[in-house]
This record gives sequence, structure tokens and C-alpha cells, in this order.
Amino acid sequence: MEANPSVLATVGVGDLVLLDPLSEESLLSNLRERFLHKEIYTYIGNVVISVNPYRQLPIYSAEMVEQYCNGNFYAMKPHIYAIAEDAYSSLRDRNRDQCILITGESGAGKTEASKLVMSYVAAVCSKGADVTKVKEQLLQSNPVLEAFGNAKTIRNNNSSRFGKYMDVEFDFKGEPLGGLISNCECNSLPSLHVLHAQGTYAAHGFAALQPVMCRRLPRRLKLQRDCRHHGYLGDENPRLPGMDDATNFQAVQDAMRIIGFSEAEVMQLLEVTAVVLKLGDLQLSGQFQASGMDACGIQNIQVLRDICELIGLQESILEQALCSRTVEAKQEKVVTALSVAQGYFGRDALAKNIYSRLFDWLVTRINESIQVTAGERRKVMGVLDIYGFEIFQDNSFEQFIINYCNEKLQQIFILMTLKEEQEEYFREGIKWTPVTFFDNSIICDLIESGKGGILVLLDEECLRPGTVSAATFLAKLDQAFGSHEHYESRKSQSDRHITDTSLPSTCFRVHHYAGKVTYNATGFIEKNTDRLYRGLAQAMWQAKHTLLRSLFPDGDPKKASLKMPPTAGFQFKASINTLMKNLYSKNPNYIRCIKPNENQAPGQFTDELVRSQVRYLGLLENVRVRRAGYAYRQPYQPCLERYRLLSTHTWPRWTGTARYGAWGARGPGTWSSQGELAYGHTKVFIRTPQTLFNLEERRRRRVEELATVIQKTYRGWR
Ligand code: AOV
Ligand code: MG
Repeated sequence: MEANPSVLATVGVGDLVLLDPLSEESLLSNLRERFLHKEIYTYIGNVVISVNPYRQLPIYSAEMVEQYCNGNFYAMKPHIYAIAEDAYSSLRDRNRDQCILITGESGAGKTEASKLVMSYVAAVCSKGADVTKVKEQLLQSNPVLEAFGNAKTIRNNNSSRFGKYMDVEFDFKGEPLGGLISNCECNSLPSLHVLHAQGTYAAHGFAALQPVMCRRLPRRLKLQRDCRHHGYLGDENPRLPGMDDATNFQAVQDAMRIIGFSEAEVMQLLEVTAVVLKLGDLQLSGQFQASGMDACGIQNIQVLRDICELIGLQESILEQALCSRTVEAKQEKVVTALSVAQGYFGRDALAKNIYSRLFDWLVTRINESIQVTAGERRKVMGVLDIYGFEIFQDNSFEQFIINYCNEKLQQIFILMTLKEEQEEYFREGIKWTPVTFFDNSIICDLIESGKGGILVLLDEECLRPGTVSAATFLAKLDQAFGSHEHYESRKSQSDRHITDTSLPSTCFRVHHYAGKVTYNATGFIEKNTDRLYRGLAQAMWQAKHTLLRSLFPDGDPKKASLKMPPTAGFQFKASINTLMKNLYSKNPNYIRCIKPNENQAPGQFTDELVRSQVRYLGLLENVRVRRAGYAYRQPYQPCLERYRLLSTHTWPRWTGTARYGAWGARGPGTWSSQGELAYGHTKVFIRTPQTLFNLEERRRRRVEELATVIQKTYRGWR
């Protein structure tokens, strides 16, 4: 196959569509060879694969931006800037809303990729003063959210513990007007970014801020100078290697100022953050009661005092809320003492709740500054950076939710790229051999189906009166999915006469598109309901601290409803489906990120690790579909308009149909090889990038020619 020199002339092939022979092995070795030569980007048609280099490469300079700006997607080396350019220019010139979907596992480089896309777009759009402010605010939202929403994990030193979707809005000239950020995570799932189960995450959210908060403002925030003395942090060093936290703290403060936070707001934000930290220091102990029960009491009153001073609350109110529970029955209030375990549970739930509500407040506050209010028709570019597929030793509800989200993203990828591609050929009446691919809707249904998917069964179990436990939940799953091909448990195995001791009896396994994941059912019920004792919400609402108080509107006794709040799973499903709808309405652009090794080290490429990612990103299938198809397509009318100057048949005048015109406009010698081109019902299809590139080159020369003619004529007139 004749190919585009720019994608061939680099190491290996720059576009996997041109790979020959095509196999998992050849695909992998092509990626490896390129990676080892510092070529981290490779295409599959217009999908960009990015392999994390774990070192700074000199490929993001202003000159590079210049090169890719207005360049031809196919004419230059594969680069993330090319996809950013493609998305931005079709938004600006063809008026199509775009979304950029960045997927990959933890540490693969998604967040970095999203920043590169944003900074590219910021660099190429207008440089006017009013636009500069908008751009600055949009870009600065990132460090602020990262400071509060990222954490150091075993897989990534700067791991996003929240999913972020940001719509950037542009006017008709393609200048940014503002944006809107959504936090793709439901309110009651705070454990995703804070206070994780031991071992899974080495530190917690706002990690980078804590040490410096402790050092700089110990008195004001009533913190220990050494942040490791705080209970929630333990001996872990939450600092990020290679990052100076004082500089980072300053950068976050500057970013907040640029976005428009007032000094008072910043201080309140820090105070609430300090309260979360201090809650972890509260020690509870059992106190003997006349009834014989051990009731919980607060051991270190000074910590309680500090917290209450920070938030302006009477100590007795918080103490009571932490140590007892009030149940109203038949207009009578019954106060029961909590056990120590219940007390700690309540304390941690409160810390998680404050933190997660604070994060939501942060998103809302940033949106207030960057949101566009004017009513003109806007064009939108959405950038989605979401946590990748997770398989740990011990997987719980958090992993289940994260993987469900990735399953949905895979579905959208399949639907939009593979299915659409095939369906389009069918619609256009173009003959080609269909490619079979794995459709993961069966797994999505298993999880989210309204008619008894895992999430629905979990909700039922959470709301069922009587004693519920991990075991009853598991039994319910077994009953419903015992014979489902993507579900496995001890029970379903024994029904199928399989003995597999690697699957513990408290666990169930889901065969995800990306691999089998064993989830521990223990904790699902608690995490799904994740309820905060009402007394604690009410106590927070009574605080004088305006920010903290505003986070707990549900603590207002007048507004207290007897209705159960929606479960975490339910909320997540709703927010995921809203997101999917939003994505479906836009033209998708894909960046598929790959992590080359587990050590966060430069220059290392672990075959097996990459192979598994190539598999679950479905890259081979993606290439096969692209190859069986056409790399480029365009409706007849714009095609005719663009190329009609190439042929005397259509230039200077054409009155026939667009389809016939487009056919004629190709001019002599354009389509050298057979099958380079196909005419569908409404579009023309071009098989290889090279053909398109030739066509563009001829057009460029023709435009120059015409310009010279016009100039001469003009001079002649003078
Ligand atoms: P993630 O977003 O995919 O993980 P990041 O974007 O945070 O991963 O990347 C992890 C680290 O890899 C970064 O902190 C950088 O050190 C390095 N890195 C990534 N991309 C590049 C690049 N293009 N050039 C140089 N270094 C890079 V997670 O949020 O954990 O799912 O949850
Ligand atoms: Mg990230």
C-alpha cells in the first residue's frame, strides 16, 4: 500500500492502519520500537495512542504548536496536538461540537494529555486581552482541583481521585467564552478521593497541601507542625517526589486568586480542610454506663475544642452528635448512646462527607467564575479525563463503580467508532466486509439494568427491612446471575462444577471487557448507603462557619425529610448516564493512553503490561475496522466546494448535482490506485490518508496559481 511518508518515515509506522502484517504482536512491537525512540504518539486513523514517557520530551514547545496549528492532520508526525487541532478546527470551521475522550488506566497519562489539549487550544485561539482572562481562568481551574482532588497512590504519584468533564464554550469565531466543569462522581462517594482503605492508597486527597498548611498556618488552623502527627495521615509521607510543596501551595493560591476566590474564601476553604484533618485525631473510648453497655465518649477534649473553635460551634453539640443518636418516634425523642465502633464510623463518615461536599462546592465555585451567561449560540468542546480501569488485589465498591464507568466509556467507544463505522457503510450503500467485535453492552446491563442489574439489587438490599449483610447481598446476586456468562461466585462455580479456590466465598467476580475483577461484597451495602447520622449533619448546620454551614443544608431540621436519600450507586448511575448523553451528542475524538511500566520510570517498556492494555483498549479491533474501511469521508457538497477548482469540469462554474460534481472534481490522475475511493449515497469515502493528502497539496498549489492570476489581472487594471 502506498502510504503517507510522514506516518511511515518515522520509527515503525506512525499509523497502525498501515501496519503489515497486522497482529497483536506486530502492533505491540511497533509501539515498543517507537516508544524506545521517544516516539510516544501513534495513530489509528484519527485516534491517538499515547504511551507515557515518564520524562519531559522537547515536543511541546511553542514552535511545535505553531507547526500543528493549521497543519494537515495526516501530514505531520503523530502528536496529541494534531488531534487537538483537528477537533478545534472542525469546531471552529465546521460548527461541530466536539468531545475529547481520554481513557487509559491509572498513571497512563490521561490528566497530562487533557492539560496538553487545553494548553494547545489556549495557545492557538485568539490572543485578545478579554480572551486571555477567560483562558487563564480555565487553565487555572486545574491546579486548584488537583490540589484537592488528587492523591498519591501506589500506581500514580498524582492520581486523580475524581472524574472530570469540562465543557469549554467558544463563540462563532472560535474564541473561548468560558466553561463548565462537572465532577463525574456522586456526592455520596467521597471515599473515591479521600480516606481510602488502607493499603490501596498510600495517601489521601489534598495531599500536597497538607504539609505546607501545617507548617505555614499551624496556629491559625490549629494543626500540628508536622503533618504526620495527624491521625488520618499516619506515618505516610504524602509529599510528591520532585515537587516543592511550598511552591505548589503558592501556585494553588495564585490559581484561586486568578479564578476569583476572595481571601476570605480561601481561608474558609483551608479551615474546613483542617477540620477534616482534625476529625481524624479525635479519640473515642468506651465509658461505663449504668445499663452495662460501653458508651462512647471523647477522650481528647482539646481536639474537640479546636474543631469547635474553628467552625464556631458549641462543644456539647458536636460531642453529643458524635457519641449518641437521637431517634424520633411518635413525637418522642429517644437518645441512645453509640458504641465506640459506631462513634468512629460516624466520625469518619463526617470527615468524608465534609471533604466530598467541600470538593463539590469547589467545583461549583469555579463554575461561578468561568460559566458563560450570555445567550448566543455557542460551540462546545468537552474534555473528559476520568479514572482508568482498576484491578487491585482487593477490590471494593469504589473499584466496582470506577470499572462500571470505564465499561460505559468502552461502550461509547464501541458504539461510536466501530458500530457507527460499519453502519455508515451500510447506510451509504458501500460494500465491505463486516468486522465482528465484542459488544460489551451485556456487561453494562449486568451492572446497571433497571430490571435487576447488580446496582438495582444492591439498592433493594440496602432498603430492605430486616437484617441485611454482604452474605444476603451475595445470595441475591447468585440467584439472579448464577448462570450469567460474565458473573462468577463460589456458588455459580459449584453449580457449574468448577473448583476455584482463588475466589473467596465473600466475593463475586465480573468478567469486564478489560479482564476479570474479583470484588469483595463486604462493605458494598455500607458504602452504597454511606449515610451520615442525621445528628451530625444537624450539628454542622448549627456551626457559625459560613462555608461549612452551607455544605449541610440537609442539617436544617425544618428541611429534614423522612425520605431516604438516594444511594451512591443510584446517583452515580444517573450522573454517568447524563454524561453519556452529553458525549453522544458530540463528535468524539479519542486519546487512548498506555502505561509502559509499573515503576513510573522512563525508557522502560514492559511487554506484558502493554499487551494487556492493548487488549482491553480494543486497539487491534480498532485497526481492523479502520483498515477494512476508509480513513476519510466527506459529504458531497463540502467536498465539491473544496475541490471543484481542481477540474475544468467543475471550475469556474458547476450547475449539476453535488454528487456528480464531486465525482468530476477529482480531476485527472488523483485516484491512481483502484479502490482508493468509494461513492456512497451522500458522501465520498477516501481509503488512505495519502490520497487525501495529495488532493490537499494539489488544491494548495491551485489556490496559489489562482491567486497569482488574480494579482496579475488586478495589476493590469491599475
Ligand atoms: P492518569 O491521569 O492517567 O492517572 P497522569 O496524567 O497523572 O496519569 O500521569 C502520570 C504521570 O506520568 C505524570 O505525573 C507525569 O509525571 C507522567 N506523564 C504523563 N504524561 C506525560 C507526558 N506526555 N510527558 C511527560 N510525562 C508524562 V489516574 O488520574 O491515576 O487514572 O487516576
Ligand atoms: Mg489523572
